[in-house]
Amino acid sequence: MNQLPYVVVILGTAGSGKTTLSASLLDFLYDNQLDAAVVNLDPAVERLPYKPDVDVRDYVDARELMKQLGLGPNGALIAAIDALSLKIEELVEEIESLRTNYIIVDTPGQMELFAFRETGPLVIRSITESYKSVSLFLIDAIQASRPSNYFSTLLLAASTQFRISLPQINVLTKVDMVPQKVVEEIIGYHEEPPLLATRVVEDRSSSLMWSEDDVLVLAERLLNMDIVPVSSKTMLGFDELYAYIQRVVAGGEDYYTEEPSPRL
Ligand SMILES: Nc1nc2c(ncn2[C@@H]2O[C@H](COP(=O)(O)OP(=O)(O)OP(=O)(O)O)[C@@H](O)[C@H]2O)c(=O)[nH]1
Ligand SMILES: [Mg+2]
Repeated sequence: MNQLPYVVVILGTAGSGKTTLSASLLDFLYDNQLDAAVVNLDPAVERLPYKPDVDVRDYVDARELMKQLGLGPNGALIAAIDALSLKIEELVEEIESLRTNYIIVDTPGQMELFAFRETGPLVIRSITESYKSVSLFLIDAIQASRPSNYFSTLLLAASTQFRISLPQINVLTKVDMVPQKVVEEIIGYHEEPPLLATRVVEDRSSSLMWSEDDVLVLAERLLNMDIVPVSSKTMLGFDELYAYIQRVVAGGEDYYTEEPSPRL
């Protein structure tokens, strides 16, 4: 195999399903005769449902820092990610030694401590700069079922894209946990932004400072990006997600067509 791997960075708020989706995407690619490796960038995670090919815990250990420096979990995560900035070269070297079709990068739970501080984007840039890369921003369908939550998470998705500077696909996760009607409603907002704007304003707890017109201006822009519904438990939507990823990294071409026998 002489083609460089594609990199898929998994981002999203705490508990949005990043680690579970990383494991399911790995399984999906394997089931489709594609090789993939996973990089765990969460220095605080205890258990993973996949075996990481590269593990940030081999470089920095948030739990150890918690003990050594007497820090709380967030302080330890910040210290661990900052300490990683001194070891980026080694980490990137290990990632570059992977010979595979796809590299999946699972990121830390407390996204704001990662994406909105200096080191997180620097680590992502260092990992992705030699490869065609895409980021997935995960949005929990249970959270998104409330219109004002969906709107504010779309704002966060946009703001994350500004920080990470990669082409981004928004992904609605855990769709097996909400009624089909809720998923259809969320997808429907993308066809009809004024509906979301009306519902956000109706939700009084969130709309005190915003007029419907203000919300609509932003909603129209934010809903311009598609959302891909998936379940990492039932694998629903993974074919479509894969097609989206391919469109970004390979311009619609596919390993299936690029290489007759992509397994290493
Ligand atoms: N039913 C269902 N549960 C899911 C799905 N994806 C994730 N979960 C559950 O949601 C919880 C959080 O999932 P994780 O994959 O740990 O989420 P995360 O974003 O990695 O979480 P942190 O790294 O701790 O922020 C777990 O209990 C998962 O089993 C899904 O598609 N369907
Ligand atoms: Mg996780």
